[in-house]
Amino acid sequence: MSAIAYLGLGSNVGDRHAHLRAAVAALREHGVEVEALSSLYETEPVGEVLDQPDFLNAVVRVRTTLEPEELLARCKAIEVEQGRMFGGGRHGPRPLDVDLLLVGDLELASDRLTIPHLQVTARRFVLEPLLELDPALTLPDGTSLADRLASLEGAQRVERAGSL
Ligand code: PH2
Ligand code: MG
Ligand code: MG
Repeated sequence: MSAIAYLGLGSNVGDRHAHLRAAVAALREHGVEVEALSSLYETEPVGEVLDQPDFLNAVVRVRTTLEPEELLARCKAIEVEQGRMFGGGRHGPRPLDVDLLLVGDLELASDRLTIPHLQVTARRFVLEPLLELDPALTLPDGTSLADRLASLEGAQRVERAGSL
């Protein structure tokens, strides 16, 4: 059975646009069908490390038959292919970050993986591109992402910056 999943892409080191384009190509090479791409967004860092360069973020919608753990493994492999080094701190600068945001109506919490991603509703750099791809998108529990975005009230600078 195939599922629709949404992946968040981010880069704030090196040629950010090239890293995100390479991520899309690599997903396809790893057998993940990429159905739709959001615009690119220039975004200010949020989270634990604020003193780092701006990110370029995007979201892609994929169709996959892979189990979530296997999809995660392929996302991690693609990050490493784009030069990601691990051990540099959870929220620090990175050439490529590929996060599993949503996988169909799945709700899952394991040591390695939480779906939906815990930060989906708190991050404008994820909400804006998700809603660009599907303005009516909800979490499995019915939470409206458009409502969550409205509740951020303009916090977190996010600007459209071309296409992938
Ligand atoms: N990723 C983080 C932490 N902070 N901020 C922005 N703007 N974009 C990101 O992709 C991002 C972040 C950890 O993965
Ligand atoms: Mg991330
Ligand atoms: Mg990540």
